[in-house]
Amino acid sequence: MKEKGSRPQGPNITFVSTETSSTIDSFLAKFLTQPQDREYADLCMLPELTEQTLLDNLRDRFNSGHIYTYIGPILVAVNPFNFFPIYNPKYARLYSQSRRLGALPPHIFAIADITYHNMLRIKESQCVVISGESGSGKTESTNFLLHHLTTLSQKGSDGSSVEQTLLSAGPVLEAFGNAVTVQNNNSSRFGKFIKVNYRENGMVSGANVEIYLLEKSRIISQAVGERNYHVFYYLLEGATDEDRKKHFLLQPNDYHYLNQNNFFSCEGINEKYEYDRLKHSMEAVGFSKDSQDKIFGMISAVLLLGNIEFIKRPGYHSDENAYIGNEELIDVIAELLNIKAQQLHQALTMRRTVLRNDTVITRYNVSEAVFNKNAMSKCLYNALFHWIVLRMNQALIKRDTAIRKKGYYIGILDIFGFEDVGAEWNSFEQLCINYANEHLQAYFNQHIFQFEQEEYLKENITWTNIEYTDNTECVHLFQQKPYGLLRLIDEESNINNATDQSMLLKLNTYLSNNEYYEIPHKKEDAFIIAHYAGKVKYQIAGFREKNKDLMRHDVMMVLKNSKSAFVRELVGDDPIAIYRWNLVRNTFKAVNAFKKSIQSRRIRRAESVDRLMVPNEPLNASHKRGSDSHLSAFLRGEISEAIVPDFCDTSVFKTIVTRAKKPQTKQKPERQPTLRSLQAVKEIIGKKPLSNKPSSVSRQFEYSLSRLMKTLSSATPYFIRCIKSNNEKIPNFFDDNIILRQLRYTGMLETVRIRRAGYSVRIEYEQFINQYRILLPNGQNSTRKDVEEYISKHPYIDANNVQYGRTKIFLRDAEKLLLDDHLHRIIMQHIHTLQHWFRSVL
Ligand code: AD9
Ligand code: MG
Repeated sequence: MKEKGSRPQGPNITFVSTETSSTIDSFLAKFLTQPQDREYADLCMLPELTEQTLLDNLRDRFNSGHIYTYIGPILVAVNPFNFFPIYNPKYARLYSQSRRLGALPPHIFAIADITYHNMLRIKESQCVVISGESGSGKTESTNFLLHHLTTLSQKGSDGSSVEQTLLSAGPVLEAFGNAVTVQNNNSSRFGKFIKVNYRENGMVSGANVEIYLLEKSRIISQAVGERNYHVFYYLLEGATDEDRKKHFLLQPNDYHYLNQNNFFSCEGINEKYEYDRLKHSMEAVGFSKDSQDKIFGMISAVLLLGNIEFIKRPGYHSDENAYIGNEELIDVIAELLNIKAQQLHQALTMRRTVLRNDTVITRYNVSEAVFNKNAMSKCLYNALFHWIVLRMNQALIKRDTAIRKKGYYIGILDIFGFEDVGAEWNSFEQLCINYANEHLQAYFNQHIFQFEQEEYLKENITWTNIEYTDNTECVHLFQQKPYGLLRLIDEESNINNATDQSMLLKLNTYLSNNEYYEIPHKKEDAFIIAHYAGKVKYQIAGFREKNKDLMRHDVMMVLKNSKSAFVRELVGDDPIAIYRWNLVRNTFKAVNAFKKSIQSRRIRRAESVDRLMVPNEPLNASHKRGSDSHLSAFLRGEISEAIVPDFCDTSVFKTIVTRAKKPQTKQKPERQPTLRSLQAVKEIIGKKPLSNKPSSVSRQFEYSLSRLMKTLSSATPYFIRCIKSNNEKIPNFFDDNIILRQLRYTGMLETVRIRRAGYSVRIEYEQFINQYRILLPNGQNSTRKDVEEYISKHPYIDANNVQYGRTKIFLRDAEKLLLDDHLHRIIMQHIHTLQHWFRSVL
């Protein structure tokens, strides 16, 4: 039996290995028995609905081991900090029969099951949006969902590579992107959207992981009680002697980036074991031994960079210039990065500025040098993380060779949860994280409350409006034009002689009238935002630098001159997210221009654009090549659109792809593009080359969030609301206050209210008549009046649970079940009559 409260371990997610069969069976039996009278598996069934009854019901269920509860189709998951044996193959089998949600006790597997079968049945993409504060169980839920989704699609198939790769991707991402924080021992410090693509037959055709904003500041320092990214500790504890030598590894205590808090090992995490698990997973995702060496070498270089000390010249007290105190380290780092030691030395201590035609070299002062070094470490680690994701995505599209093959996807969103790490500590990272959560809450509200009630209004049915806390104004505070919070932060980051204080002043000037923005009573360099989940105070110090996120050009050039192709790739155009925004923007412009030229029929074939985009003469801006070659490689079919998901949903791009894939027509000779159209495309690519000044973190984040929201709105959403049972991570402890707070800010009571009062089934009359024609008096020729008559005469249907809208009939779940049951019985009667008749004539 495994330890209580410990995480199930295994190279992938193996949930059963440590449980004995009899434990599983007795648990399963208990799980399937009807709960006591006071427990309701669906909160909509509560006889009396108040905050207290809701809390009581969740507590009763939690105490009897039922951590999942429904609110109609929404799953509430209360994190017990203790793994129950409810994720083993017996449960997987139970929840893979495409049953109606609610036919079995609530379970996360049921959500995987319903999304999968819905996708196949209604032929629409689905998405699961998981929300909850930090430590509430989103990432675990994601892992369970993925695990079950892969089980479902493997039924009847060989269960080969993509599924395995996908499951192994989790541990790799978590090792490099998760860390121990005060709230959570495995806190995601980045957001992810996993898209599992399916063929029409339900087999997985590939997958794609999109990531959002890795927290970079953690590389160089951590808050008290927190650690750096897991991988550092895994490597240092797990590496063999040979690897230690090869990568010049020291002990965790020897590194400045790790020893500031003296927090090296965390209870419940076995670093050695996790290191082996990581290596296994990396192998399964396709990282060869050689790639792994490169990755770990880079990790070592980042750690050693942190140890470089800058000192003033001994004996020269008035001289502020920075000199390196431990020169011997430079050689080691240079060897790891395959760059020239002397160049690294220079880039770390001196600034090159080009003034008119002269290059001026000046020495940094000590704090500038430290800042520059830290920027380098952060950038290298971030680039490494993005490179790993890029590689993973390449492995995940192996089977997805046919670009235009029809299919759907199931997307799972797992972002960093809402955070308030303390009034003195919240910074730019928390602002971004909480903004993303604010967006998600608005998305939930929109689907559960706004769209629902708008539909009732539109259909003109009797409805009493249900109030909910609308947070769109808070989202608006961030986005509004011209002076939203993000825009103001950006503007001030781009002014050369601005400071964090001038940024705060600007925010106060423009936003102090906004009801979601507050200036602290006591004078301090901070501002307060009234988020849906509570007020959070943000300290302005460091905002500008964090948002600009620049690495000095000099340092970048040294890395670009590395003899190692790996290092060059890391700091090159493609894998680094900071260039992505520019890449997409320019490519879109080019594509639009191309569309115009197609419309003007000057260019007939997509191959022409390929030529246009890769002109013979070398381009002078090196970044430009990235976007051009990406697009043309895509047009040539060398890379899949999954790598360039930015393109997927533009109709323009689809047009181009269709044209590109059309066989050449023999009859007409290819028309040469006219000079004007050629010039137009060239101009657009050439006019705004990818600048040397990448766009800011907040702009990239804003852009990727808006794209995410667009993707989400094109799929049918399911929601999982994760709730943290207590703040101390104690197994099986239901802390009323902590839970009540979460129930309140997530609008749980109102959610139950609307699901109870609302009509979960709505069918257009025409479709209803078609579906239930056997039951209706005039069969297929029935009218809306016939439908109403049939329903009103039905002996069991409660008229209060049905409403007739303008174009649709609205029903509750129970009424739909009665109808389906009736339909089923009538069909069976017909079959029996036929069978009887056959028997009598034969
Ligand atoms: V954060 O926003 O990334 O900081 P998450 O992702 O919401 O956070 P996570 O899934 O990492 O939280 O869960 C936190 C911890 O709770 C896990 O490490 C487990 O120890 C524990 N947990 C979460 N879900 C379950 C569960 N279904 N059963 C048992 C769980 N323990
Ligand atoms: Mg997480």
